[in-house]
Amino acid sequence: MIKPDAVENGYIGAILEKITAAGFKIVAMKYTQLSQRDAEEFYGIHRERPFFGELVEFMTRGPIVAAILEKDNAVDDFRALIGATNPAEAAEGTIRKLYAASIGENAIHGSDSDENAAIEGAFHFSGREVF
Ligand code: FUP
Repeated sequence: MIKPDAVENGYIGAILEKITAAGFKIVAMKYTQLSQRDAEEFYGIHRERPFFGELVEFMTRGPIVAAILEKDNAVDDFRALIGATNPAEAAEGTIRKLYAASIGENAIHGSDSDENAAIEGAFHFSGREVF
């Protein structure tokens, strides 16, 4: 997901350019907005964390771009491309270093395992929307 902060700041095009230049194939994509219920479900693993309320509020405050990406070693390579969760700790040239302001508003989400990528892909897309 390209998160609401990056959409608001006009970074959709630049971020998609970095993703495709890094060799990822876009197999599904949509411009959409998460409801409160959507965000609570998507980030359910963080429900007990102190930042959960702020995270849900942030993720629902405006539209996002959701996508499914395909590549060999996609999960690890995408996490390398986006950088550390906290942009202050993200490597130079990573998407979060370039386009994110804080750990709470960090521009982009990437799945952390193949299993979660499948769950998160199915959260956003029906089978007919995946190419
Ligand atoms: P990541 O896998 O890099 O997206 O990071 P996490 O799954 O650990 O966290 C998911 C989201 O929770 C982050 F993108 C932002 C938010 N978060 C905070 O706001 N504060 C924290 O200390 C940790 C995470």
